[in-house]
Amino acid sequence: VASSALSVDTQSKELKLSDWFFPSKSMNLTNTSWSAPIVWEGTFDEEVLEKYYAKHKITVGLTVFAVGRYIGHYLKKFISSADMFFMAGHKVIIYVLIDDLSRMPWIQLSRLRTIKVFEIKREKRWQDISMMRMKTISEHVVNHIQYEVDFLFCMDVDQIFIGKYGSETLGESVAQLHAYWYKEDPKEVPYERNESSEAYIPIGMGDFYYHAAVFGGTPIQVLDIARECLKGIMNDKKNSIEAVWHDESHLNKYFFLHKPTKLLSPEYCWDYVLSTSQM
Ligand code: 2GW
Ligand code: MN
Repeated sequence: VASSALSVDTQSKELKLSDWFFPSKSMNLTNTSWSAPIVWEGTFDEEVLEKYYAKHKITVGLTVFAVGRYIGHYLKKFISSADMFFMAGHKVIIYVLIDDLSRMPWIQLSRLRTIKVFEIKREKRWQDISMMRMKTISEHVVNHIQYEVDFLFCMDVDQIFIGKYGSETLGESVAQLHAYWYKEDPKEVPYERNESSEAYIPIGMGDFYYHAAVFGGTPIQVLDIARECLKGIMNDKKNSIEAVWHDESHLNKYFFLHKPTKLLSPEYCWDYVLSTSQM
């Protein structure tokens, strides 16, 4: 870190070097008001976790959707990077939901990794491609995923893993802090503000703005998230309303009403463009 603005005086009470490397410490964003941990590098003991999971074997699921041009643009890199970094050392099942099976890329996976590929029908509008993931996730959790995994993550395909993503992220109900909004006053974040929408959150209410690119938990909890979001989406459709950020607005409403038991810091989902422009 070659920053002249930061005088590296480890004696100073104002700003210590560790505050710079671990923003969680200076920001005091390691626990929510309802006592859910916010996971940052340095807030967990990897050794303890590894010892625990050596005795308690788990399988972790990961759903990812690829429709149309997103297959060619993102799918292979997403899966290859997940193979390397997602739950290394644990059993993983990657569920790929794709609108054209013949375009599924061939990817050699490491041990402990399985891929299950399913064909889904293509929605005409991109907003529906995104929102209707909640319907497909619900159906697959009910039909098989609940019997196959202990924890489940659901992620956007337009991202890649660039570092360890391990058991420290597991929990009953897991939400991702949005890299752009995590320092912002909840008054300023882009929750749905139309009272007629099911996703409505009044100004001044709400805890954090969560990123729908990542959510997870136990399969039964993920089922509840997906079902409730879908219910909100379908009710809005009936009333000819669409929330400003689609499924993300409904997910934020869900986590406002049902607090997540674990939050992931933006370290787990940086927006590349964003994080480089802020450096
Ligand atoms: C096509 C045109 C415009 C937007 C999306 C798409 C599209 C999305 C597509 O052609 N094919 C496809 O497979 N998707 C899937 O929907 C894919 O899994 C993708 O990751 C997901 C969400 O779309 P994405 O990643 O382009 O939306 P973002 O990155 O702007 O994401 C946030 O907002 C979305 C709602 O507007 C979702 O809530 C998303 O989870 C959020 O991260
Ligand atoms: Mn995305």
